[in-house]
Amino acid sequence: KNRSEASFSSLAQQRATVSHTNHILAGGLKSTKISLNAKVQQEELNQRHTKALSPKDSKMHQVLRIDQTLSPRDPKAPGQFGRPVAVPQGKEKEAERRWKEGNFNVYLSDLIPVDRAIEDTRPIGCAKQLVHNNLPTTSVIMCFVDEVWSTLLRSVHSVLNRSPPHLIKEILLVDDCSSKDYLKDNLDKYMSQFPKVRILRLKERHGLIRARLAGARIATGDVLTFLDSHVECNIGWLEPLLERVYLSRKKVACPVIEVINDKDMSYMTVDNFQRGVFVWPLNFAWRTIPPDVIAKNNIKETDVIRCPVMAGGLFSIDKNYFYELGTYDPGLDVWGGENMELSFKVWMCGGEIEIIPCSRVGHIFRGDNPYSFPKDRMKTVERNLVRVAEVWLDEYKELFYGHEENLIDQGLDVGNLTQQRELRKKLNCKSFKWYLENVFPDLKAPIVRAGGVLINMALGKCLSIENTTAILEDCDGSSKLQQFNYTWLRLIKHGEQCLAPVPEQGALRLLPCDNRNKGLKWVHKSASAFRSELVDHIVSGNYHELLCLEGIFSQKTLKVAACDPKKPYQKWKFENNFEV
Ligand code: UD2
Ligand code: MN
Repeated sequence: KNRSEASFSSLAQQRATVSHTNHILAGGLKSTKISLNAKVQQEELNQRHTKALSPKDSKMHQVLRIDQTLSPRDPKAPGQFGRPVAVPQGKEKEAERRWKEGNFNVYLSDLIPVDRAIEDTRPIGCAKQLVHNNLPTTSVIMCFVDEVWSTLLRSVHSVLNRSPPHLIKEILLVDDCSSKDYLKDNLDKYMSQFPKVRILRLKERHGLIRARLAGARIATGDVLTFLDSHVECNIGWLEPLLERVYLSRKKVACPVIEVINDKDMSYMTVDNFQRGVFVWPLNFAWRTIPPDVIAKNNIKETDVIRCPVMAGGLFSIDKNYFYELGTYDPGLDVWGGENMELSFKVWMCGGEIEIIPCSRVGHIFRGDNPYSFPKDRMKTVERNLVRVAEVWLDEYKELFYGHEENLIDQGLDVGNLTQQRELRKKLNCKSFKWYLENVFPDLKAPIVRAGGVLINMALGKCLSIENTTAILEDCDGSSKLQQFNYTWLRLIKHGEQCLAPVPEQGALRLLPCDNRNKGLKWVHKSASAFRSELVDHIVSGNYHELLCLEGIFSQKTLKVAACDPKKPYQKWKFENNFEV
């Protein structure tokens, strides 16, 4: 549950195990929702048709093959064609020592050509697809802090060598206050051979979110294309992205992110049919569309995939649309959460996020960020996510906090949210509920964890309310007095009131709910590994000694008492359990 383990940098591992995660969606995805895909495609055909009728852009052409894959400069060089490379004998120590410069095999990166060829990994059919002749131009924006020299160069070369020149307005390298001398002294000189490359130096560390915004501000292309600084763009990567934005300016187009292996620098393709999603508490994850859904809807490898959440690093967005959306929340710091923010904003405010299978870009996934965080890494990401949750999640933010345990009690300073909330109003954005139902229907997001009558397992009696005091009664599911909800924030709610122990009076009462009041919190411990039922002890969190809710046999009443796993009167079960 550690954020640093769970967050994005473990994406490399998630990638590696990606085919094992297929089952997670199985059965969960409603076919009616996925078939939206088919509907969307029909709409697109119509759009394409209408657009194609206008005389100025009636012509389309095949994606150009701009690349020297078939005859690279030095075909024998190590790593050529994206092949794996081994560290030469006797160089192991050096390679090991240099690993930490980038948290990948920096030694090998330096060994392979900065303009190596990689295999064309696009699905069959991509090369034959047509794009419009008059696609918008783009500014490619790459932010970096202390990026490895050869890796940064390779990223830039891959853009220059594999993009139609007339579509690249400029490549903006935003130096987020790097400390490495080679980036200060040599970069301008090296890049001066490429007139399209501009370098923007930030005087202080802004973090990738505000660094991207600094790049966007000076960009002159129609479309912004963001990339990380350790990527290799594959053949024909750009046109399909720009084509989507061209078809609708509210489409945000992402390439398939392939893997540049951090150990041997090989270029590895990934499974098709993957969507970006989130899992609680707002961690990014990849999920494969289940095979039966693919079969039933006849989804092809080249079909565009609607994507609830973007990975974050690589995407094209219409520049004006990006500004209409209010860009990123500039209050987000350094790294993390901005992909959630933009994803929710795009979907909820009328846009779409898509993965375009014919566009493929390799990325070095690393086990850990190689640069330092000005503040604690985990706190930074958490704070960013709290900002996102507070602005976009509506009532569902309880699920976020509920999975994050202590967050809400930390008295975290998340900064001012007024502007972001006003922006959401101004843009007339839909609710998070709408997003879940329409964009991510397979996510289980029950607002409460458990509810209905709360049964004492030993006595078979149910919790009820008399005046404001809790009592035990014969169970009656139709009685309003016996209805309770157990929420993600660990409250046992009866309507708008909350159950609280008052040990001084030896009783339990209803008090006004307050998310931050520890005295109102209950931990419902589950003994069974299945968690299909919430059975077992209910522990109150306010006292040094753990207190458990206990039914009293002879009387119609209950109390809190020292927890004892052997006491049957302390075992409780909610009628309904929604936990997933
Ligand atoms: C992923 C995204 C990344 C970003 C991040 C969440 C992909 C492939 N990558 O993490 O783009 O969305 O999730 O925030 O989807 N950088 C700066 N200043 C900083 C920190 C980073 O300029 O203070 C640069 C860094 O050099 C790199 C880019 O920002 O080029 C992204 O950082 P990363 O590669 O460490 O993030 P990654 O790929 O783990
Ligand atoms: Mn990255």
